[in-house]
Amino acid sequence: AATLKERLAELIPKELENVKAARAEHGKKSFGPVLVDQLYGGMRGLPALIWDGSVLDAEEGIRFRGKTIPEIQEALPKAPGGQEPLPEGLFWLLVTGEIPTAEQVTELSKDWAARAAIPDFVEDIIDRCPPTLHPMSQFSMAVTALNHNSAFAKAYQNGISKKEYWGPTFEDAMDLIAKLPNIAGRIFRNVYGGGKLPAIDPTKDYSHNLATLLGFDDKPGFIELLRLYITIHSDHEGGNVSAHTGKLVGSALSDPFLAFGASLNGLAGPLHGLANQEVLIWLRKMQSKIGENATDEAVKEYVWSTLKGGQVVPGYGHAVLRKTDPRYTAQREFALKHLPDDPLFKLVAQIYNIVPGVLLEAGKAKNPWPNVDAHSGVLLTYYGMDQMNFYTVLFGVSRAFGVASQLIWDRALGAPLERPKSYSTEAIKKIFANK
Ligand code: NMX
Ligand code: MLT
Repeated sequence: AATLKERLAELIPKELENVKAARAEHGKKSFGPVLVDQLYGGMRGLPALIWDGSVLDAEEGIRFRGKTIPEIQEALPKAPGGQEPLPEGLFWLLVTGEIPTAEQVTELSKDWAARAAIPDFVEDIIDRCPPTLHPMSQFSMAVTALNHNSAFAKAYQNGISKKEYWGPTFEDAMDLIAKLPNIAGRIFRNVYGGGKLPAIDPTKDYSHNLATLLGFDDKPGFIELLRLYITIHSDHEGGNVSAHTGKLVGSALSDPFLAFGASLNGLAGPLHGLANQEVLIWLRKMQSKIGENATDEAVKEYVWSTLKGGQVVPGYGHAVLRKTDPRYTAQREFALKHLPDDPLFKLVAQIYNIVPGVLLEAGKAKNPWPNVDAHSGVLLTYYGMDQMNFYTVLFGVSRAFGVASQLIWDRALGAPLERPKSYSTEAIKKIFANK
């Protein structure tokens, strides 16, 4: 059977033709009116990027290469005895658009295990961080430092031809993903304790190894949760802050380590990936203020007090989605299967019945429904991971799958330097004075 890289090499020439034809036929057509508001409004809704790996529909949510979350849960290979998809399979799907065989997924697990070691100096960088430095800052520093051994950066210095860019980018992308469990595990143990980092087991899948390095492999439910978690957090089309940052930085031909380091810095913002930490902090504050088993009325009042304090309700709202995030639903189903009676899960379910009504009544948020971050922390807490400010690191491990696959394709298709045009307000006033 073909390896991932061999299959990719077959796909790239066809896709180059496909893009060429689409541009020849449609390239000169105007693409909707761009409103001045969109220049000021965070480019919301602006058609501006191409990425085939996943597409987000406002009502239905994410599809990975055309497949919904329930469809990939069904179609992707599982671990022996497992029920959740292996993220290795999702990566194969993102890269090729094809569902891999169980054998191809096993080979990918082995390949990543073989690439997992991190250089001594990167270990030193992590070990020297004060435990008070946020895990996401440590994560981004370590990933950036991996650029020391970048195959792409080296090949570029040696004068590689443009047509060959994707090959060393692929190697860097594979190394990047493979090394994340060692980085995440080391940060976790340095910050929260837990002793010496165990070795990667080349016979185990990626999520199992990550659970081992974090010190949670005695809980089979946690390993299954990681498989689901990494699969569903991997990609959310091309425009979200972390995916877009990776693409933008990669467009300068910064290697995948530099590009993904930048993605992580975006993911670390509270309106993006840090929201999973913020949700748990908010829930705990709520419990300390109104007690556990609070009434709907008391919860409602607490939600209002958050809004009146000029803060957002973390885990709710979305820049694109206008319905409940199917990633929230997938995690809710996991909870119903594995922890139906957990008190914190019950609180999350209670909040789901209250927050949308309050946000609608407040009348500002365009989407009152929960996003992915409203549910993940509760599942991690159930298995004993209550170190909330580590949660976004797990989001980051997963987001590498999407950003890495996008970087491979950007280099394969010769994506140009990103450089949109900015205007001054003075210019806007002049241009539109008589229109
Ligand atoms: N709580 C309170 N106010 C909100 C919320 C919320 N959950 N969501 C939106 N709004 C406000 C928003 O702050 C804005 O107010 P203002 O006009 O004063 O600036 C107004 O409603 C309109 O915002 P939208 O157009 O609905 O949302 P936008 O596309 O600008 O932002 C988010 C999207 C996700 C940043 C926003 O909904 C939010 O801040 N949510 C809470 C944080 C969160 O959960 N982020 C995680 C998103 C998923 N992820 O992992 O990245
Ligand atoms: C994501 O997964 O990136 C978030 O839901 C944010 C987004 O899509 O804008």
